[in-house]
Amino acid sequence: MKKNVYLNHDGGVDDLVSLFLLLQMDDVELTGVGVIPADCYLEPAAYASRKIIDRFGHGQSVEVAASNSRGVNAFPKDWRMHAFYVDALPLLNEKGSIDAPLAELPAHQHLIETLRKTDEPTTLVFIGPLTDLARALDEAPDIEEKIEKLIWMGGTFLEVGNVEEPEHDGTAEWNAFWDPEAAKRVWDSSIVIDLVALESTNMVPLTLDVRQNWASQREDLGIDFLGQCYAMVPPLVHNQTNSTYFLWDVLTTTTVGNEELVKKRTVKSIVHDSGVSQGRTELSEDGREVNLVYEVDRDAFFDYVTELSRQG
Ligand code: AGV
Ligand code: CA
Repeated sequence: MKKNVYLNHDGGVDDLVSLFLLLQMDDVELTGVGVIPADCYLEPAAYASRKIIDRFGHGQSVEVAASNSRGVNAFPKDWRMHAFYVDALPLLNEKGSIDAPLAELPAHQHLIETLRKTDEPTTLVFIGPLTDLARALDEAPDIEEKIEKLIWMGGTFLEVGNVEEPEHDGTAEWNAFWDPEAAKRVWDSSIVIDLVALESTNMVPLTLDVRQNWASQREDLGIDFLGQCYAMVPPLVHNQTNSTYFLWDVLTTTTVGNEELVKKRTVKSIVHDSGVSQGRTELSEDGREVNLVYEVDRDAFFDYVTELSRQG
């Protein structure tokens, strides 16, 4: 039987590639997609999502819902622009029209409706902030029992996160920082959480050998799509900076199709929802349990992504 998966993403390059990859997994039934304007602008991210479903969805019909959620701490504009570049790729615009439907409901209500009408439980894949899930839980607490588990790209227990902003101490990861209260709300639920935190995503930076590997196989349409997308963001060459790109969300998404790639251990944690450490996830015996993904087999991961993308 196929696994029901609902994706909520925020339109970055690795978010849109994640959608593409989920559409290639034979054992996944993608029941819906929510798009939240956190690390993106909403319009191009929603358009790009629908175009990816049309072009690479193998005939699957998947609704895309736009979020009306707002964050607490805004993402840098440069990063949010990436969705415009993906949306404009000729590869996605050959047809000149869009078939994948845009849902009438806002994303958090679309999530509620989709969970309720799906018979078996659903795995949630969140690769942006948790705002839509937090709002859905507030409006419809009954959905908890329809959730198999949540796989979230977010958080870190390292001393240094990836937020470099005024009035913050640098301990947080961005998806948690955009809406710390939402993370807290989800922590307060009893949903099983797999946390793909910076511990593991730091092991999969975009490097030049990865790009070259995809470039030399661009004859394949799916692998060309990977190459085109990852041409838009800065790789790790000499030195890591705040802009260096990692395959954060793609790692998160591949754990849906292949659990063997990563190692997990259970930890207890709290979330800081205000102050200079807002968005920080911290180990604490008083906290709730999460399954921390702390390690990945880097080579096996990149091989898996490449093979999954091959259109065959
Ligand atoms: O913190 C990682 C999250 C992931 O969901 N996002 C990017 C991924 O989609 C925010 C982010 C952190 N650093 C970034 C980010 C960077 N250098 N460029 C773009 N986005
Ligand atoms: Ca993201």
